[in-house]
Order: sequence, then structure tokens, then C-alpha cells
Amino acid sequence: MLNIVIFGAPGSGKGTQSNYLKEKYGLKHISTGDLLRAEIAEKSELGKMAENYIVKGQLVPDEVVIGMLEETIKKNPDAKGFIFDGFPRTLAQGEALDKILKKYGQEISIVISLEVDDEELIDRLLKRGELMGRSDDNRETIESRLKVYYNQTAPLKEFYAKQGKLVEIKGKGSIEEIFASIVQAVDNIIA
Ligand code: B4P
Repeated sequence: MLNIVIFGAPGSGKGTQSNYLKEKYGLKHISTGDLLRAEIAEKSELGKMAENYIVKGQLVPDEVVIGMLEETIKKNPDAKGFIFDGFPRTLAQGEALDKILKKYGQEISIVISLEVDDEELIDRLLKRGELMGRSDDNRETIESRLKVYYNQTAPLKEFYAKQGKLVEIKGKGSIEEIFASIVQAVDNIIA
């Protein structure tokens, strides 16, 4: 089984690269951001609660996101492996993911961290805000998402580096160039 975590700051290209990776390796793509936005669109209780956090650029509470992730894994017993996009975002989520996968006799194979400077991140997200109108792609919310990333999410890099699973990839450049670097890293571990 191939289980890939795509890691990086908001706007680093996680969703973009995940879409290419799922095709290349035939994996099930789980984006917690997409799952939460689907709940918001449905106006479910979970969605209403999550929206309060997302518009402020804060993380949705761990127990909610962890529960949602475990449900999605359960619903896909035949998957050849998963791409975890935007999850984990806290140390508690990282530990929970290890535990959940262990229940199924699985583990994380590789963690790809997309490295992009803040100026480029802000630029990309403001552009997406103009094009797609996502409620969290405005300057104030972007600044808060970046702070949250450096304070709560970036420490996970050390968690995965200690497990020997972290690969840092330059996330600036064309989407195709970045994808080629990711494929090289993934092929290295499955060779
Ligand atoms: P996400 O949906 O994960 O939002 P994101 O970090 O911005 O990533 P996304 O995948 O959308 O963007 P990408 O970098 O691909 O999360 C949204 C919110 O949901 C969070 O702030 C949080 O509140 C909540 N949430 C989600 N998961 C959670 C969790 N686990 N725990 C708690 N809360 C959670 O791309 C950005 C833009 O860059 C795109 O427009 C793309 O076209 C562009 N781009 C990509 N690659 C490029 C390149 N090489 N060059 C130029 N532009 C590029």
C-alpha cells in the first residue's frame, strides 16, 4: 500500500499536486479542506460549525477532523492507498493518523513537504480568491492561516523527519516541474 501525505502551507500546491498524484498512482485522494467545504455546502451541523473556524483562518477542532478522516478511510476498504491532503495539520492529528492506519495494518509511506515562500503563497491565494471566491482567500484570513501553519502545523515536519519519512520539495516553479520532483521522490521509495 502506498500512503502519501502532501504537506505544506496554505497555497503551497497540495490540492493541485494531489490531483496529478491520484491519477498516476491510482490512489484515493482525501482532502480534509474539500470534505469540510462539502459539509458547508450541504449546510450540515458539522458544516455550520466548521465554517466559523474556516472564515477566520483557524483550524477546525482535531476531534471533528479526525472523526471525518477515519470515516472516509472506512468507506474505502478497497483503496490501493491514500493521498492525505491537508491532513494532518497538528501533532495530535499526526498521532491519530498513525493509530488509524495501524488498525488496518498500514502506515504512512512518505511525507512530501512543498516549500514555498510567504510572498508567493499570499500571491497565489489572493489570485484564487479573485477567481474562485473562496471565503478564506482574502488577505486577513490568509495572514491568519499562515500564522496557524507556522505555529501548529510546521512542527509536524520534525515528527516525520524523525520517522525518516519527510521529503522536502521546492514548490515554486511550473506545476509539471514540481510534479516530476514529487514522482521521483515517490518512485525512490517504491523501487
Ligand atoms: P485547505 O482546503 O487544505 O486549503 P489550502 O491549505 O489553501 O490548500 P489547497 O489545497 O486549497 O490549495 P493549494 O495549496 O493546492 O484548508 C482550508 C481550511 O480548512 C483550513 O484553513 C482549515 O480551516 C480547514 N481545515 C482543512 N483541513 C484541516 C485539518 N486537517 N484540521 C483542521 N482544519 C482543517 O493551491 C493554492 C493555489 O495555488 C491554487 O489556486 C493553485 O492553482 C495555485 N498553485 C498551485 N501550484 C502552483 C504553482 N506551481 N504555481 C503557481 N500557482 C500554483
